[in-house]
Amino acid sequence: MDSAAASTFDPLYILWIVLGVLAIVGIVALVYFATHRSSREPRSPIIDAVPARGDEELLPDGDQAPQADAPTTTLERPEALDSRWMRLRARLASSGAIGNALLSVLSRGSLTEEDWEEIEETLLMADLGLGPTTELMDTLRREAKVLDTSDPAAVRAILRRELLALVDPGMDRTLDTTPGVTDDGTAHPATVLVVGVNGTGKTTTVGKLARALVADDKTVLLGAADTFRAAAAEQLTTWGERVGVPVVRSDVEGADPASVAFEAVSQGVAQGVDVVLVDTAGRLQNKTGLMDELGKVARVMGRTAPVREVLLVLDATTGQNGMRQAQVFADAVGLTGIVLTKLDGSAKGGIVVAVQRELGVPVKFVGLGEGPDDLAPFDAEGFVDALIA
Ligand SMILES: Nc1nc2c(ncn2[C@@H]2O[C@H](COP(=O)(O)OP(=O)(O)OP(=O)(O)O)[C@@H](O)[C@H]2O)c(=O)[nH]1
Ligand SMILES: [Mg+2]
Repeated sequence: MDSAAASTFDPLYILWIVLGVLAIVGIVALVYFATHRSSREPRSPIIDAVPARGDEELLPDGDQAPQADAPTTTLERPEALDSRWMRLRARLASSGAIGNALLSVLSRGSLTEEDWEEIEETLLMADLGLGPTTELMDTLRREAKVLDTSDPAAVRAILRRELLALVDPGMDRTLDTTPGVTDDGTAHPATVLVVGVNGTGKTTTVGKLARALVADDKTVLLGAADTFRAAAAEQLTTWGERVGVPVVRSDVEGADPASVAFEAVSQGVAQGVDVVLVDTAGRLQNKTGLMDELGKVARVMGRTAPVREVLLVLDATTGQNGMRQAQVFADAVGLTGIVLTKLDGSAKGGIVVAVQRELGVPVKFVGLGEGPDDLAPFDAEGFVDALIA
């Protein structure tokens, strides 16, 4: 009996009781908060928005967006567009074997049939395409008859002029970011849809474009309409967070991409941003269902505001294969511009000419590396100069 009483008042025994009570209170509190919180979770949209700093109105009352509490990092300041081409053109020049190869053959003086074959091969290898190659060959043959081809400067001038004509400096390469007004009189942003086959660089390009627009003092919102993989929305969110650009995304894998795109445009209107950029999942051009889905995305976006730009992202290293893809995308959604990625280290610069000819739409941007600001507005003269540097 004594020993039982002693153990009841043992300080260790009391400590155990106190700890036990605390643990029970803790568990009850946790269960309460968890239940309470889930009842406040937004029901409707499958959409999560990662707000830009100071954009808390996007969030349901009292809720915190998962990604919103983390960023204490300072925002990056993207590089201005006008200095990019100068910085990046060297990467093109390193692949500018085309111009140099042509110049060295042309400067041989009186050219033999074998020399002409070499020229033709160089042009075809650079993915210039059959039509433009034949045209250029004809012009060069004509010029060679009247020109002193042993004068390198004269040869260079002719080559520059003819390549430039093929690249077509007259095409309008500006990204249309004109805002508009919806039927009910509300201002709406310019919207841009980005499409292409798997792995061409769509998400990277959307991220880079967002930075380019931010550098141009535009406000931007991103839509993660690649709902196939959660990682795709994550990837886009990371791009957005670095420059304080909000991302509309679904928290449901496999959600309807059109509804995410629609929500992105709606949020863009609500927040009064200048430009909404929508990323889509990569798809093969022979998957009819997926191509139809893309058409739906464009149509649904267009209900709120006309889609200003549909950009096809083409991987320059895939050459003529890319051309076949391009045509199917053009038929499905109607393209307004091409973004040619991975031109750094590719000797396939001729694809610029081929794709523009085939589709009748201009190359508007070129990707020249994996760095966040390694995307430059396409400059026809700078491009040709780099090729024959
Ligand atoms: N060298 C180089 N790499 C690039 C360029 N653009 C994109 N990439 C790389 O290409 C890879 C694929 O890029 P993503 O943006 O994920 O391609 P995606 O088209 O979104 O891919 P899916 O969504 O899977 O279809 C990444 O490793 C990018 O860093 C470029 O201009 N140059
Ligand atoms: Mg992607």
